[in-house]
Amino acid sequence: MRLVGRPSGVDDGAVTTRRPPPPDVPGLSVAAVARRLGVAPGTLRTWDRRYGIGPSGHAPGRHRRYSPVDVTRLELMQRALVRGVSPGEAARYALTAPLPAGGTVAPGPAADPAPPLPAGDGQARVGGRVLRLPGAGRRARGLGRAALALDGPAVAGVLRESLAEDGVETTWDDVVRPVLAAVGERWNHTGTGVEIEHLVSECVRDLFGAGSGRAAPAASGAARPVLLAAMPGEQHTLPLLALACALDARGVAQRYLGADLPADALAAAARRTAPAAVVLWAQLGETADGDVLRALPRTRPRFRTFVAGPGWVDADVPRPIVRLASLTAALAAISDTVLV
Ligand code: B12
Repeated sequence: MRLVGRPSGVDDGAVTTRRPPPPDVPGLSVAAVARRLGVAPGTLRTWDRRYGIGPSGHAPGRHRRYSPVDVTRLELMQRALVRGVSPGEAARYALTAPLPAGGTVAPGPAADPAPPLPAGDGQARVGGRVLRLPGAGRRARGLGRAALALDGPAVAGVLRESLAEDGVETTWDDVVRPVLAAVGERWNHTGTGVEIEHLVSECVRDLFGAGSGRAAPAASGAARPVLLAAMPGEQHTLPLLALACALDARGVAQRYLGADLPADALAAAARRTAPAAVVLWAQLGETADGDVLRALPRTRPRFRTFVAGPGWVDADVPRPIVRLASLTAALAAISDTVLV
């Protein structure tokens, strides 16, 4: 059998891709492998043609069948892509990585490749799909790729790794925000990708959501909390969750009350918890309702009110309520308030 489309010089004995699959292993079809990896079948053909990573025993005129080792190498390629490596380098890595006996690699971060990383071109690509991420770092590009491939575990993995290594602020500002903005932009231009938006949103919610209620013991006791709520009608909550998680990390007591909080529920929560501050998120102009602010109860001791989110930009915000412009600014203003 003649092997086609393979680069030479990597058959060092550990690289089993070069060998045809045993005759009794029929292998997986292009469609089955594409489904497994979450990419289009055309992407697999392109990877094979351009980078020589494909079915090792493919003979001209025969259907492509991927052996378990071929699939493992493609999974390695996919993991490298998710970590922000360019397709060419990811393929080189996947083709030359030594595989353990049996030819498969256990899933999980320990098995993740760490090849030298390229600068990138400001775009995350998977198959024909693209997310524009100008100036974004390696992790944001990796997150973008994982999101485009609808690879939930990889999305969650990049996010967890970033949070553990770089903390909430960097994860939000440098990794999550650029990808959310790119997903929104893509939707604006193509009307597609709502599934990507939902997948990323859910993973971000899981990541930061675990934060609400995870406050350090010192923060969860008698301290007056900071109430965080999205305005009535407002479903966008992720920036508020990032804030909740960052406050937890600083030991500042917070109560995250979630999306679309009715005005009377907000007033009830303010009376019952005697908060030090209230932060109200409006992503959309139509949910930035100044009347809700004016209807807030007067408690003793009094609390400070902050508004946050792009919805408030043109809204009528009564003084002395302050608009918070970023996560960092919010943390500074809230810390000043609760530490007074
Ligand atoms: C994720 C998402 C959703 C998710 C939200 C999930 C969740 N649990 O939060 C879901 C699917 C629910 C959703 C629904 C909708 N969405 Co939406 N969504 C988004 C998306 C992709 C990210 C939102 C986000 O978290 N942004 C946060 C950061 C990334 O962006 P930012 O807020 O602009 O950041 C600025 C400031 O807020 C500040 N900042 C950033 N982070 C932080 C943090 C803190 C603490 C502070 C204080 C400030 C701050 O800095 C930035 C510069 O000014 C945006 C796209 C985008 N560009 O934001 C669309 C977007 C906000 N959605 C949009 C729309 C239209 C909708 C829907 C109406 C769609 C529909 N037809 O149903 C509904 C509205 C539902 C509702 N009533 O609220 C539009 C809004 C357009 C507009 N301005 O009116 C956007 C901009 C998409 C677009 N390109 O058009 N959405």
